[in-house]
Amino acid sequence: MRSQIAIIGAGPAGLMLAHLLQREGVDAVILETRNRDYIEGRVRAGVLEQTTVNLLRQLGIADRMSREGLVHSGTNLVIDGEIFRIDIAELTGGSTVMVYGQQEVMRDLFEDAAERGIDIIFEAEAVRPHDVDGDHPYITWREHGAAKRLDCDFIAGCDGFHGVSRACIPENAVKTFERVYPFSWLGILAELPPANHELIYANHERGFALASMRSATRSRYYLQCPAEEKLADWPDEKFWDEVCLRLGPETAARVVRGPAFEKSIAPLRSFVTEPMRHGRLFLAGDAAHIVPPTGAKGLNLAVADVIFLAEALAAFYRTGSAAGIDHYSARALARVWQAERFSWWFTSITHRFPEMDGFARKMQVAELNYIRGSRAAQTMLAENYVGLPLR
Ligand code: FAS
Ligand code: PHB
Repeated sequence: MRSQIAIIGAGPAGLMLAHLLQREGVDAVILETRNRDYIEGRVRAGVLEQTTVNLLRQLGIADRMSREGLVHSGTNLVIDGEIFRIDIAELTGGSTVMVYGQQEVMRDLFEDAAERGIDIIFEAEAVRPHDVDGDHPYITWREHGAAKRLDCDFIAGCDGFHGVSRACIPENAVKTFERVYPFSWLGILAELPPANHELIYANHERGFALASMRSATRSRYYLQCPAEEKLADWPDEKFWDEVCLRLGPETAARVVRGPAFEKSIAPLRSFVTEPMRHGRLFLAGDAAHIVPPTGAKGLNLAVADVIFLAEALAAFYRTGSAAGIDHYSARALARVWQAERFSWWFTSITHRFPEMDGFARKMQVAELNYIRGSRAAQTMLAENYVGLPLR
């Protein structure tokens, strides 16, 4: 079997890349360990930057998003129970974000992929990249027990943080940068109307809370909890009591309580590997970098990576020039570090760190009060939140 590009992983990065390459006439095959239902079942991201929305429109995969997605022109912060709004659209000359769940994005991408005949091999076992630093890379895997091989020109490692792509690069060929946060996010999904028509990020002395949504009838709430916490420690009633406490009385009065149909705990980490290329292997998305979800950048960063990678690969096949593929890592990392900085900063001013003393807490409160009163500070937050322009 042969294709120009072999893509490992059918998450947002892998699938968006396949769609972009197909539009450029570059053929690609995706190898994915899981099946479609599993991937569509993963809750994950909820906020799309304008860049991601524009790409889905450009690909012609935006009808359902345009119908069902929620356009937000603002967001809200709470400091010790007091809420204030950041008018994102006004501060950024009209940019907005779209609340449309990663599950919905994946469903739309898979449906369109099936219609366009994009080749996805699901439930591929023991996927292994080979000769990535040679001239003839290939991938082996097992499919229903049979050994398979795909020869290609380039490999796109879009297999997430725990994938095989980054792991196959020799340690001395990369540098990694990491911050593991001493807390996690406990998230729930509930078929209940959200407490507010926009998101609310709360800093409370007991810890962070986020009131988000998937639609006008489906809510998504998050609580900061200790990293070692267990789901069994959080029956619904305890969750609702705590989230209402942290969101403050004004919002708590509007919180509609009820059963959660999904509950999960996700660790928080900042992670970057440099470079994002090794020979004929290119890393994109969570395979190369992780951000804490506070800044809602994970999915959007994966999309930016594959916009850059597809452009570079298409130029290579169109003109023979390697300039784009040689510049891919530097171009992607420039954006990655901006998103890492914003996500780390937004996490550091909204979460309770175990080692925080009174002074550190006062610094957080002072910074949030500065943001509340400063157009310049709000503009910095807003322009990063909607997504910095692609460069
Ligand atoms: P993904 O991890 O989404 O996809 C990688 C794919 O590769 C998967 O389908 C996997 O099955 C496959 N794969 C793995 N190993 C393989 C192998 N050896 N062979 C073949 N295939 C393989 N972002 C937000 O903005 N907001 C959030 O609230 C949020 N919550 C998150 C919660 C969790 C638990 C996680 C992990 C991430 C969350 N994110 C969130 C970030 C998330 O949106 C990611 O950034 C996004 O899914 C990244 O997409 P990919 O890079 O495609 O990686
Ligand atoms: C979500 O709705 O899942 C969500 C929204 C904003 C974030 C993180 C998660 O910053």
